[in-house]
Amino acid sequence: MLNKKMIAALNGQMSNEFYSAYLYLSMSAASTAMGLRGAANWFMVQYQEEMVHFMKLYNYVISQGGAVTLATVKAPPSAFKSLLDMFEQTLKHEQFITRCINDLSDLAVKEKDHATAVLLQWYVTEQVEEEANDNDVLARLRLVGKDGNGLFMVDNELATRVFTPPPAAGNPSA
Ligand code: OFO
Repeated sequence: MLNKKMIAALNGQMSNEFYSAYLYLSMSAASTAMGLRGAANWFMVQYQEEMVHFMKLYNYVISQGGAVTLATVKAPPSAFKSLLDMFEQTLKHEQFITRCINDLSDLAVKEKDHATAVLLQWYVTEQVEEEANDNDVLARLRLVGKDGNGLFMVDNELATRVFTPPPAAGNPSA
């Protein structure tokens, strides 16, 4: 059972996740425009992952009898200076999301909502992975600097990222 405070907070996080999806979709389009096909793929996979984050909260709130209230999602930036700029903004955004998840986890504990606290553990783990991935790409981008061949190689690596859909609903390991 979810209380009103928790429902409002989870709906707020749904908006954050939807904005994340929107942001990475915009970065995917910008990467394509820069001729960076690998980065376009990487950000498209990230967009798909963010929609999974959104839907997980959406399904959870509904399954607990809570009301889903979708809010206006602001437009993401559409112009970026470089791939490095995009990944710097990505890391900054993910650090913001990590703070949101931590606040939500604090609230769940304060409200003695153990079921939501368990759900949020998945997001805590996910954020560790996301920040690690972003730091990894950023390190390589800083290493290659303005070297075109280096950028080409990093872009080729980003092309290998594959979206793994979550297990089907009803699967106990989902
Ligand atoms: Fe990028 O983890 Fe959700 O928002």
